[in-house]
Amino acid sequence: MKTQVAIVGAGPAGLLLGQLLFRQGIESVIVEARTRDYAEHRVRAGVLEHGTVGLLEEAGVAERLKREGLVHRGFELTFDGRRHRIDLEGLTGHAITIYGQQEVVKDLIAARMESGAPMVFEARDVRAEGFQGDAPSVRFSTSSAGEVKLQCDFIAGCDGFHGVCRGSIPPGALATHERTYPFAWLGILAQARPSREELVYARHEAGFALFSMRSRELTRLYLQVPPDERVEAWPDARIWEELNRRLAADDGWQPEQGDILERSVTPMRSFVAEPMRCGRLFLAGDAAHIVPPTGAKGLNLAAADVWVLSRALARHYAEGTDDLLDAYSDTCLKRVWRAEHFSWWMTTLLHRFPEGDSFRDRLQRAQLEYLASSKAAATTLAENYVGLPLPGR
Ligand code: RFL
Ligand code: PHB
Repeated sequence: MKTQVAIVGAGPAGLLLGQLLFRQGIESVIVEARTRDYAEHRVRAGVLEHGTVGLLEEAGVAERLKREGLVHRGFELTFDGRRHRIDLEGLTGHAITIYGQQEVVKDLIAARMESGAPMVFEARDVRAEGFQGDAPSVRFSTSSAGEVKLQCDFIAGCDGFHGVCRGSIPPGALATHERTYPFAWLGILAQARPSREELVYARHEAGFALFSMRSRELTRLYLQVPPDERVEAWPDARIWEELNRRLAADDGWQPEQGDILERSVTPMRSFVAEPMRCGRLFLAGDAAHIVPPTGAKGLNLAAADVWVLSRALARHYAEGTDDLLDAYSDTCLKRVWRAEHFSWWMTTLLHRFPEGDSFRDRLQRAQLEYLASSKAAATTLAENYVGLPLPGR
């Protein structure tokens, strides 16, 4: 089996790359370890930057997003019993769109199916090989085809944080930078009408809470919990009680309750591997970097990486020039490190740290007061949240 670009992973990064390449006449094969059903039902991100929406439009997969996505022009911060609105649109001229990651994935898989471009689900023992020379390949096996060697010009490692591509790069060729945090998020999806228009990020002495949504019928909520918390420790009544407590302010608002359709605990981590390239293997998305979800940046960074990679590959095939491929890692890492800083900053601003540090506590409150009273401070937050311009767009 032969192709131009072998894409490992059918998450948002791999699928969007496949679609952007297809539209430029570049062949690819997407190799995914899980089933299609699993890929389409993983509940994760929900906030799309305006630039990400633009990329999905350019990829021709934004029709349902435009119809069903919820455009938000601001969000609220809650602290010390009061709320302060960050006017994203007023401060930056841009809004964000709420549309579930699994919906983006469904739309991209549907587009791939329609294009007829190859995609393999349930691939076992996936390995990236030969990328330090000029004959890279991806090997895997499936129950119908047996052992497969997929020969290619380039490999795109879009297989997420726990994938195989990053690990196949020889030790010493990558530097990694990491932070772990002494807490996790318990996330729930509830069959409940979102009873507030915009997202609410709450700093509370009992811990962080976030009110978000997926549609006019589905509310998405998060609570800061200890790391490695078991979901069994959180029966429905405890979840709602804690959400009501942490999201409360002087206006008496509480989120509407409903059946809990999904619940999971997500660890919090910051991680960057650099450079994002080794020979003919290019890492993109969570395979190369992780941010804690407080800044809503992970999916958007993944989309930005593959946009940069698709342009670079297009230049290679159209003009035989590798300048953009050679610049890929540096171009992406500039944006990645900005988002790493922003996500770390939002996380440390809003979470309760277990050591009971009164100095940190006062710093958080001083910064929140500053955000609520200074247009300059609020603008810095807003411009990072809506997303910085994409290179070359
Ligand atoms: P993914 O989505 O992990 O996809 C990787 C794919 O690769 C497959 N795979 C393999 N395939 C073949 N061979 C192997 N050996 C393989 N190993 C793995 C996997 O099955 C999978 O299909 O990575 P990608 O594409 O880079 O996308 C990244 C995003 O998923 C991630 O950054 C976001 O979900 C992060 N995130 C958020 N990002 C935002 O931009 N806005 C948000 O509001 C937001 N909220 C969140 C989030 C992540 C969360 N969790 C659960 C970590 C909220 C949460 C709770
Ligand atoms: C979500 O809706 O899942 C969501 C929203 C904002 C975040 C993280 C997750 O910062």
